[in-house]
Amino acid sequence: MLRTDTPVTVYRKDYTPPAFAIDHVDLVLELDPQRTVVTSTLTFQRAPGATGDAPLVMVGEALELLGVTLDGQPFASAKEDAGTLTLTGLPAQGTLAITTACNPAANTTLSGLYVSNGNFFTQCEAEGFRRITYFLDRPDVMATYRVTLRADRAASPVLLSNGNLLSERALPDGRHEAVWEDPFRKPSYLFALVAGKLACVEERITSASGKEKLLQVWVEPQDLDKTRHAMDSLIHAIRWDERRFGLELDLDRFMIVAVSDFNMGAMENKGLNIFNTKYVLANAQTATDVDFANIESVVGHEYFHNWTGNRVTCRDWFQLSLKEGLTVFRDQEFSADMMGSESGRAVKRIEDVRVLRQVQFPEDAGPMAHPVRPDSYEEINNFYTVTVYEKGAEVVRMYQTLLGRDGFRKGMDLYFQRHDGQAVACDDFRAAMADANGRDLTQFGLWYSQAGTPVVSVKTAWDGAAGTLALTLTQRCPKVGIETRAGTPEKQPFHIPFAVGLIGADGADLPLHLEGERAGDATQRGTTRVLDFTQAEQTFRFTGLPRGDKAPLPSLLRDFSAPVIVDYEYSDAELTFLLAHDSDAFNRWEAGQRLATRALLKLVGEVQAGRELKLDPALVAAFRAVLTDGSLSPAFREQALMLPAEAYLAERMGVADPAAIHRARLSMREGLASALQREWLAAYEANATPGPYSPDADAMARRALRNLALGYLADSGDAAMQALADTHYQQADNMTDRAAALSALVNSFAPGREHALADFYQRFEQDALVIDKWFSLQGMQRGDVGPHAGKRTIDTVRALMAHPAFNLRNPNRARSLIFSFCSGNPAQFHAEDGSGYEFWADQVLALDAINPQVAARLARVMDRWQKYALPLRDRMRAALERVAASQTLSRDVREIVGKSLAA
Ligand code: B3K
Ligand code: ZN
Repeated sequence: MLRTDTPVTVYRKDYTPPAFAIDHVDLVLELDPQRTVVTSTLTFQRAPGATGDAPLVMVGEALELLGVTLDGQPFASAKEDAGTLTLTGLPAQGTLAITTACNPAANTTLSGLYVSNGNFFTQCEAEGFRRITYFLDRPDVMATYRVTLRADRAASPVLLSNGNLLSERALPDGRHEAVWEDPFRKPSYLFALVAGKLACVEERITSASGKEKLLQVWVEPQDLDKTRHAMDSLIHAIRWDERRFGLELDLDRFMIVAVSDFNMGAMENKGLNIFNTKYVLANAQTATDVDFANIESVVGHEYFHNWTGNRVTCRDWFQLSLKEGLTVFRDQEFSADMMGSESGRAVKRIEDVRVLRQVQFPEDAGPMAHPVRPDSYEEINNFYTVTVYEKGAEVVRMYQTLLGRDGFRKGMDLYFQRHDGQAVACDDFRAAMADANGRDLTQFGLWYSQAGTPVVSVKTAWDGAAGTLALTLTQRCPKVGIETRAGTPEKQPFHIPFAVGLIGADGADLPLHLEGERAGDATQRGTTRVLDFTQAEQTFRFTGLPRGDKAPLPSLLRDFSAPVIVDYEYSDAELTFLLAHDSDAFNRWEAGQRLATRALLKLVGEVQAGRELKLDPALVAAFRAVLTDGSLSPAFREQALMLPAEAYLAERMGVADPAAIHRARLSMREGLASALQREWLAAYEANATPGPYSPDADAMARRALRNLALGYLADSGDAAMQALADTHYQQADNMTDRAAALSALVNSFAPGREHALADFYQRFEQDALVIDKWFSLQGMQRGDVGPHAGKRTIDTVRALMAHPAFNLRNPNRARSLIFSFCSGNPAQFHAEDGSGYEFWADQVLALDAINPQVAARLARVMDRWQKYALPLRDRMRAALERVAASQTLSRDVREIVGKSLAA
């Protein structure tokens, strides 16, 4: 397909309300894979503020226009031009009927109406509805919908859409019809339909206020045995939202449908959530513990959107974080509560922060850096980012940190009281939080408008005679990305909730009293204080501390109270002390990560200097202490013993050197494996989970620690340990253990490697999601350093592209091999010969011709090209230029490579 769209930048400041309101949409779809005919009958009204002659300009994409009528009469003054349909001379109100045709089977973009495994699905967010019919396809146009679906009864026995089923009937010629009605006004991006051969499990529950609800999970019939966990997750999510936020399911029926061709995780269409199979299907044999946890979190996320996104939606796409940041925060809190313990909560927090730092911090420092509420875009689908989602969630979390749980709840209640049924902006959410709590949150608004990760530097001054510790905080946040263009205003200090505690020589928290604080103030109890850090530099004085020479040790940014980088020079001894004693579990983990990062970066230097690599005995001792401390939960130990990722280490270097990072990290893993072999083995033995598989938090944590131990043990290179991995593989009765053992065998180049890979494929040949794991594991495998030294992963990857089970059109499959290699295997991807970059360019171009959204995601892999050492940097630029030179690039990919090269 030749694309001719010229890049157009859309600006937030250009927002204007629509000239027409559409109150009701009646859709009739004659479903046919090659030619679906859609008649959309719209009840419209000229908006009160709009001028009398303003035309109605609707958008459409890949549509064939068949006819337009106004109030039942053919309407002649409708002009179709390059994706718009302009209707002039319309009355103040009336009924328009537009008939169009589209080709779902030919739609490989998976946006709009498409076919997957012979079934019909839709994806309308952000701008897919325009691929179904001409419409005012923008989120501030909200209407009620009535949908009539007609299809061949044998090919599509099940017909679903949003809301309630009104009627079903048979039609002549083997066709049938279903009529659905959604009583809630919604924007077009929340429209959905599903038609095909599907089966469901269902359950009835009674909501908190006593109404009966029907819950259904729809899948292909052979997958019915993998729906239990999704259904349980949905019920847990419904109960949690009732308890925590007093929010109930508003429809009589709520459906989840799984589809195997899907661009992202899932979609919150009103009453008809459509999910990637990856986030629905699970049983012990096919899904890992991580899959189970992800399903719970995504099912929760989409369900929570029913209030935060659907009942209150976004005025325009710049406000995306209004629904996404808030809903991610809600799903994070849900998953944390489901962990069932304080230590479980902390582990969830650690996992979330790890993603933020590993993925969002680099985004915020690179060419695509943008504020949580962006000011401009070329293609909105490129802005479903970790900044909008995960940093957006941190911004929401900061309200809760500043206002307390009760204050946050008051703000949420006011938000729904004011805006239920409306399309609003991030500022409206902030105003609700401020007004409900009588707080001025003006400065807090900068979190929405300024990009970049602030760096907070900390200095302490101890007055031992007075027992006073002065903490001086300074913040800076240089311009990033688009902010560096001429004419952008200087950045202002952020309002940072900075949580601190002070630890005494015995390792216990000290009682805190801040100078200027009223004694007995209820908010000032406890041993953690949230400082309101609002200026470029600010000093906070803690008084009444035990006098003496030795200053208390500060525990900074407890529970990661703000998305910032803390710059404070702890000594190794202080970090070891914090790792052993901090009452804040997050900072305990953080201390261990700082120690490991410091040691790793030192080793990277040794690799670069060609010196022998030696492991610091103090680090080994610190790891031993954590590994053998039975008072720490297995979940926490697993987190603390995991080394910082290669991608994270690359970000910490001025000039990234992936080969040296890999060498250093591997050597540390091997060193820890050998030095602590006895302890790893003991942990392996102690954390078995006998009995039938259960995805409960405790069993998951034990398996995680046990499999981490197994991975280290296999890396020791000891034949007995590799045999242990082999046995672990053979005896596994669940996918968590089987996949962990396979990964250990593959990456340690153990003798059992090839046999296990073949066995795994053969066992699961019929299960697409498991075969994705098989591809993914090989895309991420290390290069061989053993007998076949020099064997490059790229050769395996290129060979696997020709495997009969590989399919570029299926996003899960493309991601499993291509993305795993390009973003999950830095050392091999950044091979000095540039072979990884060549491969990347080939695949971006090939994917772009099929599915621009998936191609643009892959294009982002090169974001940080300027950070790499020569000759990598030059080779990365050359690959980017090759892609940029293509004459047929989508707007999606063009924005990404354009911004990369301009940076
Ligand atoms: N709202 C959807 C994402 C749509 C992405 C469009 N490119 C899923 C979610 O965040 O819940
Ligand atoms: Zn979402």
